[in-house]
Amino acid sequence: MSKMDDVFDLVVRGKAKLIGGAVQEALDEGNAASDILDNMIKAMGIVGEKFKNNEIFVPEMLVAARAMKKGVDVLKPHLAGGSAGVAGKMIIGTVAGDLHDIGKNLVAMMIESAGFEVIDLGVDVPVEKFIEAVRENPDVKVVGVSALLTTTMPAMKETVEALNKEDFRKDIKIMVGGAPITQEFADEIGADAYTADAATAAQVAKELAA
Ligand code: B1M
Repeated sequence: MSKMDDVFDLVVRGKAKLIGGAVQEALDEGNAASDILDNMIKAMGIVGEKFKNNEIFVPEMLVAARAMKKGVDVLKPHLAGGSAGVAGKMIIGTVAGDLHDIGKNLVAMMIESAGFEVIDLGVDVPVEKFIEAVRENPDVKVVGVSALLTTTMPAMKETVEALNKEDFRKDIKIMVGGAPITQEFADEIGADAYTADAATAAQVAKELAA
């Protein structure tokens, strides 16, 4: 089994204690950090499929998520690298009712490496907390809103619509993303940008802040 297959398998099986070593070995073998990350994202896709087909349940999804996080920790120094703050300040969070943070964390990491100072509000973030965070950081340029569940898309709509009503709206750009989100939905709720993955999110954040 190649080291990449190992990494894939350890994410699917949620082996948090072993994944760090396997990721390091995959790096040592000469695999690019971005390819190892893509490999782990694909593994999470398999975890999602298994969950959908009732082959695994929430606890198994949770251990897979833990393993993925441990793997990302090892990759982080190889992916990140910008000087924090030179591109501006960004606020990011996962909407109210939604506990998924792996994708949001990857977006935050890539945006940080694109030179932003990132204020991460975490998961299950109520509308008011997004608004408060922008008020407390008047120099913020981009607000990123993530949602992973179809059932929390209304919370994203509520969040973006509330931000749109604020006086500070003209000074910020709003970017949305997450598996169930589409460009059409982003347009419908009045966001400035939708991006499908973390690398594109970092590129677009730079354009929005320019
Ligand atoms: Co959940 N879950 N989950 N889950 N989970 C999904 C999302 C699901 C698709 C699985 C499935 O059924 N196939 C399904 C949603 C179905 C739907 O909405 N139609 C689902 C469900 C149903 C649930 C629960 C309701 C299960 C239950 O309790 N019965 C529950 C809800 C809890 C809640 O949030 N209130 C639940 C719970 C969990 C865990 C807590 C166990 C765990 C999350 C742990 C954590 O995040 N700390 C979990 C996991 C791990 C998953 C899957 C397997 C993996 C998610 C993930 O991390 N993907 C997921 C299945 C799947 O995605 N295929 C699933 C990898 C990650 C890198 O991708 O997050 O998409 P993603 O992020 C990408 C892009 O979307 C984008 O960039 C990222 C990187 O490229 N992106 C942005 C994300 N945010 C962005 C923001 C941007 C721009 C781009 O700008 C701001």
